[in-house]
Amino acid sequence: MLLNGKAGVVFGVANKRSLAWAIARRANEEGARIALTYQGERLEENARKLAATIKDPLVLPCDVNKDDEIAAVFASLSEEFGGLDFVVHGIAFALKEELEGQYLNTSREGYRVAQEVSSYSLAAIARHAAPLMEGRNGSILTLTYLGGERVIPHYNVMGVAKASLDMSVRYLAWDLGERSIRVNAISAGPVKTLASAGIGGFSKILDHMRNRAPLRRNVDQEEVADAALFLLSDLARGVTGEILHVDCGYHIMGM
Ligand code: NAD
Ligand code: IMJ
Repeated sequence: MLLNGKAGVVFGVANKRSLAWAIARRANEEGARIALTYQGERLEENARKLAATIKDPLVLPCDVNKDDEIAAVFASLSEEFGGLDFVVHGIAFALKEELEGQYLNTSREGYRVAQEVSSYSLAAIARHAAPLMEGRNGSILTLTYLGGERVIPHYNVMGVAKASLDMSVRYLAWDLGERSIRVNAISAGPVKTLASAGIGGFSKILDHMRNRAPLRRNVDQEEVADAALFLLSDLARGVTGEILHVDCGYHIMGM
């Protein structure tokens, strides 16, 4: 029981395939009390049904575009949990049209939306979480993608947002380190979820990764969740500012 007695909040559960859900479930299995947040009424029923399958859940609304909703989540967590040991940020969004043509044609609005939702939200959440983590060796974890380090066709403005998210992890690790709060990311290989299933040619992307990765296969949600469990737990007490690739080794390849 690696998270026995700990309490955490998980942002980004849309459905049973969400990476955030796999992490929430795994953390709960290891003894953590979990709060799940959902983006809007459209996703509330999904979140409540999933939450009903874990022990003692708390379910809260949070659209990260709304500062008052972020503040309300942490007010509820303070009241219900009395403190916080970990945060999982599994949120990304770009306008659909920005993931289709060339990055060259990114609109001002498309750039702003991708950055705000996919990157700024981590800093906003971390700022609210830190006071609840005082004296508890907190751990903050986000999910990123190789498209923020190298060019992946069509990832476009999301790649630029992930580059900013990755750098945010490092600056937050520096800022929060003096309060014994760690900040890390998992860079997951492609997994079929709501955020990837809509992408044209996703099965081709999975095939390519399966052929090229050192382990000659794709990753799944459970492998991402197991790595997350490590980073959230005290086993990773010496690890901060790190981007851990959980991608069957794909990122080491040059050809
Ligand atoms: P997902 O669609 O299940 O999760 C994305 C989540 O973002 C959803 O729950 C959605 O509600 C939430 N979200 C979007 N806009 C929001 C807003 N304004 N406020 C609050 N929540 C909002 O898909 P996923 O693949 O599990 O994605 C989770 C994270 O993992 C993302 O950061 C994604 O970039 C990252 N990731 C995914 C893959 C993959 O192949 N699936 C690979 C690497 C990294
Ligand atoms: C997304 C676009 C292009 C290529 C992609 C992806 N590859 C992978 C993804 C190769 C693995 C999935 N991913 C890592 C994401 O972060 C996806 C984010 C995303 C997806 C959508 C689809 C629906 C929509 N907006 C989105 N915004 C962000 O309208």
